[in-house]
Amino acid sequence: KKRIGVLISGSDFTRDPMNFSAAEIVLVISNKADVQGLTRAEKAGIATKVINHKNFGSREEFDSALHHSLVAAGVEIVCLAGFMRILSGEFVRKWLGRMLNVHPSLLPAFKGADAHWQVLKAGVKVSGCTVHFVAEEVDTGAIVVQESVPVFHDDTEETLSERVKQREHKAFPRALELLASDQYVFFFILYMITGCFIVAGKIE
Ligand code: 3YE
Repeated sequence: KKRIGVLISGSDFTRDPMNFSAAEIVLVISNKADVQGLTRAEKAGIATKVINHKNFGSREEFDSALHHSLVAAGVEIVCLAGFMRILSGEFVRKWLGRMLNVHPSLLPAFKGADAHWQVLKAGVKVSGCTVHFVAEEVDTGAIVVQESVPVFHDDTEETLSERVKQREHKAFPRALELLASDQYVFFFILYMITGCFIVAGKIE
């Protein structure tokens, strides 16, 4: 089994994403103390750690502390689940092809921190979530899995986010399963060479 490290900033960690066959979560790191995600991880018997970015002088020093904790725990794949920090180029390069993020929109539409607000403002009728490899430029990495949800006329950011979150909890394990079972290595290498995911559709 591949050893997974999860980075969080809040409550986006549930038991659901843990039903993998090819992977096991060995460490959950939060950059904020006392968040619900940490409590959930502890209840599930997973090691947790708080690394507060405010205790570091620079982004690089914070990222370096993250990296050392992940390596010390023998982590092979990193998942960002509601983690709200932009990662430095150096950190991204160290985990390139081995780090996934879940974003609450159908990328490449509605990048950024307030995706649901942008979706409602644009009036689109379909939204969803995207699990993608983490590249240096935020929300631009190669897409691994997407799931869609309807947007209703009376949706608020809260109701939409709740609907999308349920899909995230399905999409993330699917993406992880692909990556952890090494089915994705070939496609990722092809992506690095060609710059596009021309064959991604064939894999499912
Ligand atoms: N870093 C890189 N590439 C990516 N982090 C995430 C995805 C991703 C990544 O694809 N290089 C909002 C972050 C956006 C923001 O501006 N954060 C601030 C701090 C705000 C806070 O602490 O509340 C910052 O300076 O980092 C994960 C998702 C990032 C979401």
